[in-house]
Amino acid sequence: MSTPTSFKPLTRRSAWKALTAHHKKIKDVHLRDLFAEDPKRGQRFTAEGSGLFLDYSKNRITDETLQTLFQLAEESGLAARREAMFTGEKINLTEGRAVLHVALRAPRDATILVDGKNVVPEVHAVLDRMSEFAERVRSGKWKGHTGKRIRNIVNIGIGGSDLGPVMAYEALRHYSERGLTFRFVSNVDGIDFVEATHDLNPAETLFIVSSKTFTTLETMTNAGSARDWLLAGLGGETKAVAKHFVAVSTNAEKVSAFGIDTANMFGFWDWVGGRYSMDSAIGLSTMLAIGPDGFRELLAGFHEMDEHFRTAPLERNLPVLMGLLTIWNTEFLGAETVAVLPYEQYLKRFPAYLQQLTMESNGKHVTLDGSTVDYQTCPIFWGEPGTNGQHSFYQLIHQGTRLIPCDFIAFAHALTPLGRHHDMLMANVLAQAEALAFGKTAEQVQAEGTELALVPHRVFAGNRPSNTILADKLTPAALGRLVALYEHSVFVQGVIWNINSFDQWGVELGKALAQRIIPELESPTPPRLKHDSSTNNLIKRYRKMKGA
Ligand code: G6Q
Repeated sequence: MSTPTSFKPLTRRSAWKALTAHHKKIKDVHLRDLFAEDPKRGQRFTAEGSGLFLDYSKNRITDETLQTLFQLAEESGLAARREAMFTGEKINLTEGRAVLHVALRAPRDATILVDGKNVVPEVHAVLDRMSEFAERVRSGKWKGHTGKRIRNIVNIGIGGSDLGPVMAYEALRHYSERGLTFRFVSNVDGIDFVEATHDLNPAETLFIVSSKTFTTLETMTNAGSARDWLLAGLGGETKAVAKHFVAVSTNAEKVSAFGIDTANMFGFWDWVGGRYSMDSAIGLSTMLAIGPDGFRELLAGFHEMDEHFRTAPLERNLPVLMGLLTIWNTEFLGAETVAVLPYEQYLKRFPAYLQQLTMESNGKHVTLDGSTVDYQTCPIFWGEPGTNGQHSFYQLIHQGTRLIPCDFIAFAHALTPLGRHHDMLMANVLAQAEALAFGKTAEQVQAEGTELALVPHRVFAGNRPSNTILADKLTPAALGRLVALYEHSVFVQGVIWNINSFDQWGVELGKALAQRIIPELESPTPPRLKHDSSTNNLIKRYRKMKGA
């Protein structure tokens, strides 16, 4: 592991000290006062880039806060670190890899070098092969083993090889080929596979086994069950596998050992992290759903946001602003979570997708040089689409004791307008941000004639921060821009915290322990257990309960 460029530890940077002092000064200032002092605040604290409009005026910040946050970005070497990523430097230091999801959406004539080799032609070669394959399946030219056309696509993958594909399929369903059925299997819980396939005809079903490593327990177990299910349905002829299985992987050897012809394998590279891979061949199911042109539109949206992030000045740079505001809310206002609230039903899986992107990237406790941090890192991301959440957990956001910054996401146009629905949806998102910021004082509650004893219960303190992200409508390009916005915001936060946003060692320990426990559960004779007393006892009880 090569040594990172060293910066002063975060809490010793002068901008950090300035922010600490500044926070003391403004910590009791209310958004009501900030808006009253500056009638133009709602226009001033906005930014627009690559088709997205960001209103960040309802954050507890002043001009000084912003300027000091920009200074912090500079003192943290953001510009150099960003350039290092875009130019293929091996910034994933713990794994010795470049981090080049931006190359996946670079135009054909771009040049991005990794170890002296331009990777862009390979990216486009895979995209061209995917397009050709997608056309064959969508047009019915690709036939299953019995000569029937494919009508069902099942993506088998987990984590980064599942969350992006399923989120993108749901998000872009409006544009999808409705004659094809899409299912996504991830969990090693057999129910996931059983339910996904129970009404499918094997003769018309194509499995995409999506796994960067092609060794992941869940995916390989599900892929094995899929092969058994297919062969059982098609009379056991193993050559049927070639017509019903394709693979997306970086591991040709394992793909071939599984029995998938590598001619039907779509590759990617070690410089694509799982959670950054939905626009690589891992997006094959997305391309099958929306077609190659739609997929290229998605990539173009990603690329626009990449360019915006790379070139826009800090004060107009959406990912920079969002990243720095998360730093402010987390470090100085003490927020522990961020709620992501899309007012767009098609984005129902977007919060789940973001949970991996944000928390697997920035859920770290040591800096690049291995020292333990003395500040918080990634907040907990969560959320649900509006308006549903308003009738459940919003109570806590409005009147609970915790500060929960919210990202509201909304679109000016409904994809399928229906009566007055869209204006009602939009009225709700705007009202929520307004209510959170400004609240309702005891005087206002009393003036409504509220019984005195009820007044405290009906007071809304307000001063709760939020961002509102507005876009025209949810197109493939808009989705690309939105995902890239969060990818780069995560990057900005990682740079400030001086952590590696691109490894995920934290998922390893549990995986290794499970491998040790599997034979202990399956052993026909009582195993000699050497765990702690709780784990030993639970293993024994489980074996007894299942009749082992
Ligand atoms: C993502 C992680 C992780 C990974 C899955 C699946 O950044 O690395 O979620 O995507 O563990 O891995 P495979 O694609 O190798 O099966």
